[in-house]
Amino acid sequence: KCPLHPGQTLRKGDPIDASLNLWSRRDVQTCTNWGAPVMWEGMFDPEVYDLEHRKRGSSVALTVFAVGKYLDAYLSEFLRSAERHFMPGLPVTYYVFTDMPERVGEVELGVGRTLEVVQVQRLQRWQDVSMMRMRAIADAIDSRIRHRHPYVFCLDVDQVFAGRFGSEALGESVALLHAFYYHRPRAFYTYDRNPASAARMEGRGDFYYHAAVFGGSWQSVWNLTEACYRGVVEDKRNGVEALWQDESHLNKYFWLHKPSKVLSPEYCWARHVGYRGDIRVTRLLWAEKHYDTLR
Ligand code: 2GW
Ligand code: MN
Repeated sequence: KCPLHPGQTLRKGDPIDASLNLWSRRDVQTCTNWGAPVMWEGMFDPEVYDLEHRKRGSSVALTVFAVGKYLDAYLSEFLRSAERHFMPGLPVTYYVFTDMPERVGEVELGVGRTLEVVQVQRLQRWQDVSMMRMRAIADAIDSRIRHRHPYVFCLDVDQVFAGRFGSEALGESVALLHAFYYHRPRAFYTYDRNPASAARMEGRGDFYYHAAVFGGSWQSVWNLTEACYRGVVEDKRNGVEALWQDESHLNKYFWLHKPSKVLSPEYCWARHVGYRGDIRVTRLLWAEKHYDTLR
């Protein structure tokens, strides 16, 4: 399914991505039609990535929001599992955005790994909690992250790491295939189609991306979060809200600005999708949802 032939090289991506074997997986799409790799187990050698990133001195900022009830419900498991599986061997700083800094508590962190709390206000509507993340991330990149970390990943907190989520996932601009949609025809993608919303998709789209995981260089993530925030503000002014809030804006953004790397749903799997032969490892799993008590 790869549009490239053996011997052709990727047009997008980091030079390390030249070490990818795009033809080791025949059952899945391993690169996009604009030449960005789609990362699947079996295509890469983790050691090649880790060695190269150690050599470059790469470090990663991981932003995560734990506002209101989500703090007690998810944060400690998220962080504990991240310590085992997220960017092993690289310096990582967790930026925990919360309205209750005093409740973050102690987390045992490995060498080279630190945690910072960023205070945010608690908004009334959950849709706003979700969308305002874009503003808060852009601000934190401006004030802290850009001076310290070449790479940023932004994740939902309601998930647990279960396998390696390593330096192979780093790239200039990184998007994630949504576990629900990667097998489905484009007609099923839940893009925003409301002409009144800034998130409206006029094109047919490439993939349906999941906003629970995105990343890239600090500059790319700043551009994305800033653009999505501007879309949210424009919608508010016009009295509309995108179908899936920030996720709709993110899908619009990645349609206009193609990611340089795409992560397979291994990087955010939902067990209830059921068995899929192409999912050989699960690296991050959706946690149980308790909408009745959390929303
Ligand atoms: C969210 C919904 C309802 C009630 C509360 C919250 C909530 C979210 C909250 O009270 N506190 C909080 O910190 N959050 C943060 O926002 C937290 O990091 C959480 O993981 C994130 C997104 O909310 P979540 O995980 O409940 O929404 P999902 O799993 O349905 O997320 C998808 O759709 C969202 C837009 O509606 C976002 O685009 C998200 O990135 C997607 O994964
Ligand atoms: Mn979530």
